[in-house]
Amino acid sequence: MSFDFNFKVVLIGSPRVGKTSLIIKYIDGIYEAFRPTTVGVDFKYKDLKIDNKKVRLEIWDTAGEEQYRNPLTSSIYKNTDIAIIVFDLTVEGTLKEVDYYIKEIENKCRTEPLIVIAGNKCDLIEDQIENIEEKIKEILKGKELRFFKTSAKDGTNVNELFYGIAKELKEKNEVNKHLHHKKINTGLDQNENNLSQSKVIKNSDLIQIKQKKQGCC
Ligand SMILES: Nc1nc2c(ncn2[C@@H]2O[C@H](COP(=O)(O)OP(=O)(O)O)[C@@H](O)[C@H]2O)c(=O)[nH]1
Ligand SMILES: [Mg+2]
Repeated sequence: MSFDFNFKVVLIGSPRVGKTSLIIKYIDGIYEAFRPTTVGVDFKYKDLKIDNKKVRLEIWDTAGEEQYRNPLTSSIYKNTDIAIIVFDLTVEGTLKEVDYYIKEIENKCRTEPLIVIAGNKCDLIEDQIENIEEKIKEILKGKELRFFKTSAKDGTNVNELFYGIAKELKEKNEVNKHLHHKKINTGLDQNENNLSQSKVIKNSDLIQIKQKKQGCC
């Protein structure tokens, strides 16, 4: 089966924030309260139809930070289109780690992926980090990042997180492809022609969508 678009999505973040749970909720529609900790790196496919186009998401799950920080596992960053950094809305330490992961992506990804921050476990309203809204705004300040509050438990924003971002990236790629065709037809930039579909988009093209209304702080 061939696809119009093939996007690699990588979930990173501190251990126990709910990376695996978000993926399972999105792909299988279920939530398990007692999940065994992920070991190593795993990936799953989700095939979508977006506006009559076939889109395959290759969703990579990673284990805890200790293993992730191992240079051997940093190859997971290769050809990443979408990097989802997950933190736990109830554990301040995991929010503090977000900056570290943003820098990791900037340093290790050559493809300038679209970066999305997911504050997970929003169902635990009572236990949320103090002044969470301000702290999140501080992290997002001046950066081209999307932010969602999610819950793998009750499903809040799980679809928006994966499907919404895939749709956005697909549309950006199409616009970009169209521009390429125009350039080629007019004889401009012939040597850009061999860029792969899924790598055409750059963060710099993703203008000012710092926060989405849905699920945003
Ligand atoms: N209340 C609540 N618990 C969650 C949520 N997502 C994950 N968990 C729980 O948090 C723990 C760690 O989840 P897991 O997906 O293994 O985290 P990972 O290490 O980041 O992959 C598990 O006990 C999950 O059931 C959520 O949205 N809400
Ligand atoms: Mg896991």
